[in-house]
Amino acid sequence: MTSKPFYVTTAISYPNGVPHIGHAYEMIATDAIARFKRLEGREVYFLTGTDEHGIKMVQTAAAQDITPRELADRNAAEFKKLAGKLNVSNDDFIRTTEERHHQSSQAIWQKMAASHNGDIFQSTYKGWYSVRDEAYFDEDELTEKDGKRFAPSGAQVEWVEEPTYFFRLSAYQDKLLALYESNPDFIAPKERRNEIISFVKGGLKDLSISRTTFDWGIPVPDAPGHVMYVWVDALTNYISGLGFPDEAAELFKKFWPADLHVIGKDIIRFHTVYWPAFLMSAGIDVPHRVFAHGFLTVDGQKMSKSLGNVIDPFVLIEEFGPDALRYFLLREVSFGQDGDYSRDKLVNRVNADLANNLGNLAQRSLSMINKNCDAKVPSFGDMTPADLELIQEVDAAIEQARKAMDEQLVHEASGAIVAALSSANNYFAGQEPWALKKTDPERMATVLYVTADTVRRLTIPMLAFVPASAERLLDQLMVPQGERLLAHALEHNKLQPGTELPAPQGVFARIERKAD
Ligand code: ME8
Repeated sequence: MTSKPFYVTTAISYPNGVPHIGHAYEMIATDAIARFKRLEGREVYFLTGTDEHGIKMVQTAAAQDITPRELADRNAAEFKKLAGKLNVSNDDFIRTTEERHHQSSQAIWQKMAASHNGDIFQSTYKGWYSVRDEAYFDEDELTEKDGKRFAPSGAQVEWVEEPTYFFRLSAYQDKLLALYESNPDFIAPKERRNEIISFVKGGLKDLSISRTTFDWGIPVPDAPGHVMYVWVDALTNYISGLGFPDEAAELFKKFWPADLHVIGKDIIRFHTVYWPAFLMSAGIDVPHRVFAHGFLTVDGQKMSKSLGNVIDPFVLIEEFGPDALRYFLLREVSFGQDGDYSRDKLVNRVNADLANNLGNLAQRSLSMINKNCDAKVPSFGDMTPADLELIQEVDAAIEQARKAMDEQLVHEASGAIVAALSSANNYFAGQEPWALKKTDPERMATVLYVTADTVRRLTIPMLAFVPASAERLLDQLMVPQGERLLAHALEHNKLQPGTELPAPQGVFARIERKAD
């Protein structure tokens, strides 16, 4: 076990609307990673937040007849509330309208401007701009229809000419390629890495990084009328949250460079090309790794307001509770691939794995202990090959989960634990402790002990995925708070015989299907 600090972030969301299930997904997955690292004994810092500047905020606010600040305040509160309701264990929530972030963004700008290449210079930008993507596109990236031009995202682009500051991104092509080469884990999953390498090899153009057509942004230092391009400011949140520009700040010293930025696949270029280039220019270390997750669809369709299929995570939490939603998304979607939400899939997954598998195992073994062992953890006798095989299988499953989580394969990690739970159910059924009650009560006690200790061991890693329910289950087993780390899950036979246990209560209820 190592106590090396671990810094993990989500993307910061645009609060121009309320959060949808895609935002919930990113928070949940990043939280599972953060919690798992804490279970490994690492000191974790976990940052999430909202990205509040940019023309999209101005336009949405105008349409609602409110100021951008009112819009940001209203919706940032919803994102914060979502993190709370999902039981997300973030250490801080950053809003890019905060003073600390303004200072930080202006400081990184000044460092980039002062770099020996003179990485920031003034010129005129002419190009095709997509408001929705907040990005300029080359002519050859566009499609044309009815005399209009569209970005790859489908958003319409318009011709814009403005005097702006540029960042000398072209000077970073070789440095970025050297970074990807020397740090093969920088971009994950692997397919994404190949995409980015070929993009960078194709040549990098200098990047326009200020705007003069609106003022809802962070002022460029000493350049009246210019606000920063929203991505310069947005990416900087990851260091603002640690106290930058004070590089002697305790959090910055301890946690930068970030171990992991978790983001969606649509913003990988910003995180793996622009962000490391900005940092190199400013003389700041680059993060260790960027992991791009896939997109969620709903019943096989892209989520969109016009289709009316945008899923409100608050409604799901209200109906199923946070752990059911968390578990479904973590287990069902291969992390890094696209995934699909449907109500049926959620109900099936949660019933099969949480209610029938873990829930049943816990309930059956704990009820038998309650009735037949004086409601105390039983003592155990000699272990049979079947007992030892199960114990070893649990060792292997925890180890497999740990390895998978090191590569952010959250679905594989949760899958390994659930597979071991199935084996434990088979063990319990095969050993028939209810029959042993009459024939061999000592052996019954051993079987119940092995089962209960297995529940303890496999519930500890589940703390990362279904924290509230897993805590409740460990409470039922009277596992002390200080013994809920992965190191304890790897220890065998840690439940203390003779410990009094409370009357068992179901922790994972079956979700009943709604009658149509
Ligand atoms: O991109 N499924 O904000 P955002 C899964 N402010 N993930 C999804 C998703 C979906 N259907 N839709 C969006 C931004 N996301 C910028 C980030 S970071 C310095 C600035 C993910 O509110 C998306 O990929 O559009 C991103 O990682 C996050 O949600 C916020 O998206």
